[in-house]
Amino acid sequence: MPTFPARSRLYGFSLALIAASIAPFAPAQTPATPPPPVLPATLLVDIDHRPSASLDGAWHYIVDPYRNGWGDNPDQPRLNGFPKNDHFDGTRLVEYDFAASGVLQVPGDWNSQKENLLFYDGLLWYQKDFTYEPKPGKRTFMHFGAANQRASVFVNDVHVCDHEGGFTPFDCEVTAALKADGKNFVVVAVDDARRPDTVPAMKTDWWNYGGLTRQVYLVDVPVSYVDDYSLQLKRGQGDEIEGYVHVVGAAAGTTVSLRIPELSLARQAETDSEGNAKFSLSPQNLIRWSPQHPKLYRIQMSAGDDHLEDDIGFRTIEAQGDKILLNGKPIFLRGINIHAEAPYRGGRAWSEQDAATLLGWAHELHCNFVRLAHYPHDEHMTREADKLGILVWSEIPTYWSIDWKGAHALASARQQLAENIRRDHNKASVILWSVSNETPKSEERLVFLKALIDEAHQQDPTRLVTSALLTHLNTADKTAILDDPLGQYVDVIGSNEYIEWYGDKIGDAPLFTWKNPYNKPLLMSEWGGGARSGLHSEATGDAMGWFSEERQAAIYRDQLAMQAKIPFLAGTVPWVLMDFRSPTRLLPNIQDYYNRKGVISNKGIKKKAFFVLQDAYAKMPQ
Ligand code: GCB
Repeated sequence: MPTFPARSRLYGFSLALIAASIAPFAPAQTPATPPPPVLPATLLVDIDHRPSASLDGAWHYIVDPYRNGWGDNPDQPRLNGFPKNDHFDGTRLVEYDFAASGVLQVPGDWNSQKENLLFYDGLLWYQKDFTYEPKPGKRTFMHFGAANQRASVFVNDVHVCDHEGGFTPFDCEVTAALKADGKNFVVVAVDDARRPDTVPAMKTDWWNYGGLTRQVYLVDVPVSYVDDYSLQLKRGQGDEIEGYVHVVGAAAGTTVSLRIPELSLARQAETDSEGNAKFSLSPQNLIRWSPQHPKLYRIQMSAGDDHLEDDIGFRTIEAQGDKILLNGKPIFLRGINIHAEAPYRGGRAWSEQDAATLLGWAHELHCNFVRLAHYPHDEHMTREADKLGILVWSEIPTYWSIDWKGAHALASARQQLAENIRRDHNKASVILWSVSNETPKSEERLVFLKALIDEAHQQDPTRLVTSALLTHLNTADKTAILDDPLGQYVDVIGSNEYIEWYGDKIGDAPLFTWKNPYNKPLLMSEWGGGARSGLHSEATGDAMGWFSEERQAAIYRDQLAMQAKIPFLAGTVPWVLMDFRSPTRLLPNIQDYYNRKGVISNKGIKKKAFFVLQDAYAKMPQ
């Protein structure tokens, strides 16, 4: 019986390329017991609620494809590297000068800001002067929302931190590096060169937007401060909130106060030897967070001189057999996939306005769920989702082919997962942590991903863990079988399938029968087809023109008809909300380096499929 492995055309080439390029490195075996997660020294949760000084705006930059600024040419050691921020005044030989170089806006990727950097993957140096005086009795951190993909930060020529992972935040302590007179400069080396051992690796179906892509600011905290807390509603009967507040630099027995004024709750607890103060609260008349009523409560925390507030929603999420239960009741997830592509202007999305536009469109579609593909999006997205009542699938970029045997890739994936969980584990909207997308089956990959799943469960036992898997599609007898062995470890199975686009004909989808050997909920995590906005076809059936809006709309109708017959389907997530830039989509006049599977064009124009989906979702139980 002829079968085709769904989507093999996508990574047939890249697999060979990556296999060839990683072979000489002989990657290390995955250790049986992985080392503890490598969270950077500090990662402040809820940092956007702390008073801060913005470093956004114009930064000078130098493009450095030959890595000159490191000054590490072994043949000609160059002590005067770019972190020194030297200047050329004609009296000495200095071969760079930030002050005389151009500027880039931060936040912002470099590719969409400068035409000549559109295709640049490599090292670029940023520099900014700033005025900031060290505050007595305080520690100062420089917060980066994200830097794609690796960053090294220097303040006044002091190396303050390094970070790898292009989509998660990091905080560098700069207390000792700040100048007493308040006149400082920061230099950041950002490198987005693709490497076989990074996560993601060599090939992605999205633009590798490089740079300081999210907000940068300075935050002061007392010497002893809250860096993390988690408050979650316990699964089961009754309303019981459980959690902890973690205080850095606190002696055991330090008092931590927690207040939720609207629930008339005020408690105190003492830190243990690890700095954790544990809480268990039984509120009366709690209003649970849900898409219908996204209720957020103001939480106030104090520990010594540190005071922090947040807005948190309380809800439970569980999997029971093939159902997903929100607050104990089955829910069908009416979803849409979203890339962090900025609506209208293009480039990497980062602002509150970008989040409001993207999630506003999801709302207009009657979605109660979004998959934030394929990497952690800006925190504005999860904050906005909390406010709008949209449930979220949050993912790390373990995408397509990864160096499964390499210790570096595993450490990086674990760190990105830990950072993502740390940042968003108090967001009621986030219900699913995804550890990967469409990774080709192999024994090494199973070991790698199982380690991530275990870690996600261990770090956040209150949420569900998932992955977008490939499905075995049998064209001859029209069966779709969820046969990926990773299915045994996840709580919710995601299936990416492109019936009627990467295989089969228009009209075929409703003929498919789905088989699920796992008694677990299934989300159709990707499906769809491409359309160039404004391209139309008058033909019918399979004769409809490719990339016409009509063909895309027909795929949507057929897929929805097929999915309506899958009893174990717990939700659906078509690919994708808006067209997005991709270096793998090369067809002139149609794609022009854009993946055209959006139901909305990158200019914000809705295609026919948008209305097919909107209509279908409107008819589903809300
Ligand atoms: C997929 C990938 C997604 C691609 C999409 C496509 O399965 O997960 O990143 O963009 O297919 O358009 O082919």
